[in-house]
Amino acid sequence: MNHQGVIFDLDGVLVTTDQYHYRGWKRLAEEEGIPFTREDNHRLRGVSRMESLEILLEKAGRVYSAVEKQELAERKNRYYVEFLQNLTPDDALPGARSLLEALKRRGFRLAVGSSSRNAPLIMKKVDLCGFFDAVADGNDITRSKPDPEVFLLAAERLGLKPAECVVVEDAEAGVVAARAAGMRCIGIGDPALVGAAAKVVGSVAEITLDTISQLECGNPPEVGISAAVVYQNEEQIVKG
Ligand code: B16
Ligand code: MG
Repeated sequence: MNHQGVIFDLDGVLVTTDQYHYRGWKRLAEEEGIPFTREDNHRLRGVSRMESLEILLEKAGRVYSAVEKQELAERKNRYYVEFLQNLTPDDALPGARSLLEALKRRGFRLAVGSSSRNAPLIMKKVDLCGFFDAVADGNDITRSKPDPEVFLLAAERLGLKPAECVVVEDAEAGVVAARAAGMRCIGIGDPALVGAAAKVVGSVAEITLDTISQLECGNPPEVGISAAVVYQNEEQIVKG
């Protein structure tokens, strides 16, 4: 089946906002006296704000009430949104804009599939809105990655079947979500995190039209596979 659509994760794939997430969480963690490292931050990639907070609180010295958690999440988001005000079109990652242009010229339909509730603000600040035929983000979904909901919704909004779409992701949770959606995935970054993708590249700048057409030659994507099964298979691959 020919791929007709490409669904891009936003944070860490098209824009540099992942460092702002880290700085927002780090500031919150310091204020609360909770240890938090860059390695801890990898686990937050692609997962929702509240799930990220739960991961951060694993190292907290006490239990937080639901009301306190709400306040913590809002505080981190205030810090993060403050950083976002500094975004400009130069914050698109190298190669992102030229890839989007090339795909559009070739007739691909393009979507964003992001867990972030701040996706509309980010896309506006970085001037990316004009490239996309559809957006599905954290405001539209009830289950965030690794659940496939955001990618299935993006495909539906593009008017395409899941198997007609390729996903570009930088997070383990996102690769699992794409596979659970029955979509082929290009993983960006550390193979230890995104190795379950059909193809792994170092950055979005390495993706060409050929990268996408070569995916056609691989195994067809699994249909209806659950995120839990993808994780299980992945663990088996890692253990060898
Ligand atoms: P927000 P993506 C995700 O965006 C981030 O990777 C993840 O770190 C963040 O927790 C999540 O958005 C929610 O973001 O707090 O702005 O709603 O990678 O799916 O584009
Ligand atoms: Mg991401």
